[in-house]
Amino acid sequence: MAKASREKNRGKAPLVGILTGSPSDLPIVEKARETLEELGVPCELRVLSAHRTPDLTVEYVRTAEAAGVEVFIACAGLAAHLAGAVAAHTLRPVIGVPLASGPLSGLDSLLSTVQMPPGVPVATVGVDGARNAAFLAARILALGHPEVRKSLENAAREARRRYETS
Ligand code: RP5
Repeated sequence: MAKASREKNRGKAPLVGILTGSPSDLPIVEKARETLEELGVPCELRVLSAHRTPDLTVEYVRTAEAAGVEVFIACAGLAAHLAGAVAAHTLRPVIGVPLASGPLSGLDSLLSTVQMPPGVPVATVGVDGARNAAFLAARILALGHPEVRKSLENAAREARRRYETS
């Protein structure tokens, strides 16, 4: 299903920009991309860091927004400032995914991501919640994209069916 959706989305401008702070995050973060692909939502994934590549991060956010990205998902571990940095440079919704990549098992990144000052919100999902970040991004997009709403309805029906037949 993901492969078919990926083919269908080839060449389409991404609606969701996924950023993550390090290549070491990718095993978790790929789940956000997979979920969006399953829902038929065009997206792109970039490794960018609020601390190690701050200028490139800002440049990406500006370029992506101009190219039509409507929602950002920003994932990071440790002192996780990526989602906040993205939210500081766009008015588009930003979803933060705190990652359990350090000795504090994600409590550090959860607090760093969720505790934003008023006016610069980051909608923070649970630790390692990459799949839910994708579903939340899809729910936001569904407000203006009927085809995404349809995909979410289908996914909910499929989830219900799995429970009914188990
Ligand atoms: C964060 O630091 C990254 O998001 C990652 O979770 C963590 C460790 O990064 P690496 O040292 O593995 O590159 O910025």
